[in-house]
Amino acid sequence: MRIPWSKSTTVIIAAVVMSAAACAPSSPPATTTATTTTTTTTTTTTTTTTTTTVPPSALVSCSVDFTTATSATAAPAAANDDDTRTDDDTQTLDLADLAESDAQTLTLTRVDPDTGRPDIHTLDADVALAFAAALDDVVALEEPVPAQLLAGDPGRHLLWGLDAVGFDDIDHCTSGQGAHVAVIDTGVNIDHEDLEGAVNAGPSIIDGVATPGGGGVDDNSGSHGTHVTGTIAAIVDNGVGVAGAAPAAEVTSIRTFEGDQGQMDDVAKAIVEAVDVGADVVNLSVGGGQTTSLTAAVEYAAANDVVLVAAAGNLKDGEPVCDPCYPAALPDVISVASHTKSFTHSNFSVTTDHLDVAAPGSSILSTSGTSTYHYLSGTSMAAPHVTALVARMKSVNPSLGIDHVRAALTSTAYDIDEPGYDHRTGHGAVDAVELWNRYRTH
Ligand SMILES: [Ca+2]
Ligand SMILES: [Ca+2]
Repeated sequence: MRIPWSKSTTVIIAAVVMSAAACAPSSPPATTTATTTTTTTTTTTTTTTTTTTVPPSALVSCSVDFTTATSATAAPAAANDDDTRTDDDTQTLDLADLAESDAQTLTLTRVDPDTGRPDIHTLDADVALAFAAALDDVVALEEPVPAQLLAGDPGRHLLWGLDAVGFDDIDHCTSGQGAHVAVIDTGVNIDHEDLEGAVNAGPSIIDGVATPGGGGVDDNSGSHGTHVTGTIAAIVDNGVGVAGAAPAAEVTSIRTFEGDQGQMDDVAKAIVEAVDVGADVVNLSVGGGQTTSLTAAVEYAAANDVVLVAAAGNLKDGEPVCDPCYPAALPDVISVASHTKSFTHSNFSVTTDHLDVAAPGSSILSTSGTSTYHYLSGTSMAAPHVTALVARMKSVNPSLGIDHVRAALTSTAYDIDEPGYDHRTGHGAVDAVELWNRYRTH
């Protein structure tokens, strides 16, 4: 049912204030020129900024001679023990054990005694067993052993945000498995090569009209949602693109924006949807004015231990785009400021008194609404780093509520900017390693 309203509260994506430069992830530019279009309800401005990164160290010399290289240590002499095969060893294969195996195929290996060339055959199990019994030069008969691509992600080395938070250091603990993240944004390009199959297309709620599951896709109205989602969910070790910060978590996209404009009541509805679909944590890289419906939705989420993480807000032309920015300013929401690669306050991140923590938000590479990757800067980019961290916390402690999450995040944050709590970075930069160390149980 569509409910008419007497007053609309406009909300804007509290994110894109800096750069939007499409680029290949495997070749970071030494200098990046970025053109940005930032739209509000009444004005559109385009700015061009140039950011120069630190150049690589100069080579001392390019004249080398690798033929003079010697091993640092001598290789130990091979011991002729029972594990080392020699020409005199007797062929011993445990055919009886293999005959009991459930394997459909077996791999039979012989080695040419003159050339050393292996002769390897994968055969039906009964055929392989018959050959092994009949031949006296079979060196191995084995069950199949799985292999996998170790391709990695070409753009991983550009994801300074993952390193700054320390996500890799807790991978052995959890990468988000069992946790469910909802992303309320512009939708997502579910066909992107680095997100395909990793994101649920949830409902869409635009201008009060709800489109059920499947509506949460990006219809090319903007790539904001795809970028935010990629920071959380991009597929790891698939040989393309980037890597998400909580890649094992289930992620559902709920669309509430057409272009970069939306209504706060739609955001409120989307929060209710997120709770109802079973989300554990919700990313809100959005900001705008306050509504009663938003407060009700946030309270509903808190009552169900669904943790809301929101971008604190950006400056545009030196002025806050919203002040204070909701939902970040509400007490039951984790409010996230942005810091740079060098752990300084990002110059676009608002100064306000409702901050909890800061997270990487300057020049963040992630998935684009098209099939490529691009850099964006904003508190919108900082929030998903925290959302991913909360997803990992909820992965190991599913019943965590907002109060415990906030206490854990703020008590372990790395103090930056002014000493102690400050109004630009809150309690400091989120720190996954300290979080896990401080709250370990043994
Ligand atoms: Ca990838
Ligand atoms: Ca501080």
